[in-house]
Amino acid sequence: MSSAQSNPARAAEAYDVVVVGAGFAGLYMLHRLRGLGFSARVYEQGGGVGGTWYWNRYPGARCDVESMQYSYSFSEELQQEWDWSERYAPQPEILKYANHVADRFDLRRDIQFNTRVERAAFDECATCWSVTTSDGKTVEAKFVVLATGCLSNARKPEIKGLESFKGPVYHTGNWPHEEVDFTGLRVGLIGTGSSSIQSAPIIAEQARHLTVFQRTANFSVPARNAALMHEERSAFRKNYPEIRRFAREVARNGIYTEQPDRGALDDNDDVRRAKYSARWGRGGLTFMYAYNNLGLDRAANDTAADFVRGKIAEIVKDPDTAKLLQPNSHPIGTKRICVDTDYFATFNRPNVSLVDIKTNPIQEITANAVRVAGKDHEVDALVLATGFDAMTGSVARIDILGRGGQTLNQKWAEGPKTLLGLMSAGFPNLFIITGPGSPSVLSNMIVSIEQHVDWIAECLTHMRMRGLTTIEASGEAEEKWVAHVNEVAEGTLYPQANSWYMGANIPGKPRIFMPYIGGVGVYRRICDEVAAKGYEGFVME
Ligand code: N01
Repeated sequence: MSSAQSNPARAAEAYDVVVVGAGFAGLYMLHRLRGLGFSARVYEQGGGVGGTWYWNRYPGARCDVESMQYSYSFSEELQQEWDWSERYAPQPEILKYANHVADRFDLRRDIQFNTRVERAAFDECATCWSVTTSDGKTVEAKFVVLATGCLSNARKPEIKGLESFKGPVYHTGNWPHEEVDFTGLRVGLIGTGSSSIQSAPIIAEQARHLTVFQRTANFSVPARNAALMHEERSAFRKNYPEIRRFAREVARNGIYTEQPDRGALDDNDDVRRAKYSARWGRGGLTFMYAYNNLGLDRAANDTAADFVRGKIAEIVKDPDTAKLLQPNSHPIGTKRICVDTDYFATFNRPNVSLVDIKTNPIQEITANAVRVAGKDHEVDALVLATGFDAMTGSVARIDILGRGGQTLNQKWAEGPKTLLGLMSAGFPNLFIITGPGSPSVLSNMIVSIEQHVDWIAECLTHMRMRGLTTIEASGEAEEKWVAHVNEVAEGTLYPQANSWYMGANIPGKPRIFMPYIGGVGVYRRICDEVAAKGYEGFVME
């Protein structure tokens, strides 16, 4: 029995670890904790497992990382047995996979669904966390792990009159579980990020008319999605040891692909065009891996951006619409590049129109229309594809009190501060999975999730073996890490974009590049070295 459970004098329920969230991070964390003999309780606000893939059920939702790579590697049997049907898995299949994992490893009995963690307060005398949930209960935990996700706090825009709209209003990040049928309806779609770019072609097929309201034109490359053939799956499975090793240790973004060895300006126009064309033809996120300096050098980046702008002009027949769809406000890739199926071609349909809300922002939403520049665009339903309060939003919704009663929101008021993205000074025994300051959203999330979960699991085992009860990031080490994260970001083009990576999509949010851009391989080595040096930079007692 665990020591937390064996202390009857304290709260009625006590665990070694409380995990917040039953997405891919929470599920694997629970599995590891169980295997190590720690008692654990997972709280999940949704009615099922899957996190992102539980909530984002909008038409066309699928992962932009290839399914054979966007999957757990911790179980050889699982990765050999699970059959992905397409190159990019659709949301229902990823959700099915999450459910399969929960059943296969018998995880559900330690997960409480439909329950939010509202508050977590650190008791300095008892060195434990008091965790209060939405069902009014309080439990104790020696450790808390926030597996709350990075894009899990769907954000409704503040647009005048939105509440007065009479038709249904959907948010892509919080889509209904029952089927939504747009047949015969005029649909207004606000936003042109990944969620919009995936859903627009499908909605356009169904709706009487689709009006897309665009504030910032976005770069998107074709997915070239296709059914996965048995031979392709077999080849992957055979090579999994090398593919997984490469994704963890070599690839910057946790995705196995050939790494470029030269910069875009090292080739002449013809060679460059041939390389971009080949990547465009192959499809997918690795378009940005045509050269090794697209994220670093503006002139190099411009060559890729020009190529994509040229493709948009080729695809979209109406020159005015094509011009509007050509992004020119940010270097390509500095906002998460989108991966689409027929997005730009959708604007050739007679039932689709594009409205520029950059030059003339939405004035107001009325009972049946979106008003722009004095013109009412009549719609029967609205889809908000307006994104998330990314990386910190879901953590901020929990009232987290650390040493001296300081809240995490107070501490992070000027921007998130962490050591390695894993812990924040003043908040002992509180871990974050894929938090700000780690590669997180810049990577194949499952690769980063597994690395963090394994690191935390090994850390807890280290502490148990030595009879240690607390671990906390030192303020000094944290300051150094934050400075390093900023310095690496400043050396790239990323801070030039008003992206959610920068918190720029949330009015009033501090403008700080939140993820660590040094690459997953480099980051893993740093984390491993820290652990090998007795958790250097962390204070353990
Ligand atoms: O959200 P976004 P998303 N008035 O923030 C606009 C992942 N993801 O849900 O750019 C008008 O990217 C906003 O305009 P602007 C992926 O990492 C992955 O699409 O701020 N417009 C923007 O166009 C992705 O990056 C997958 O000027 C407003 C859009 O809404 C991340 O999730 C699929 C507005 C928001 O775009 C987020 O993607 C889907 C306002 N008040 C998502 N507020 C795949 O795996 C915001 N906008 C493929």
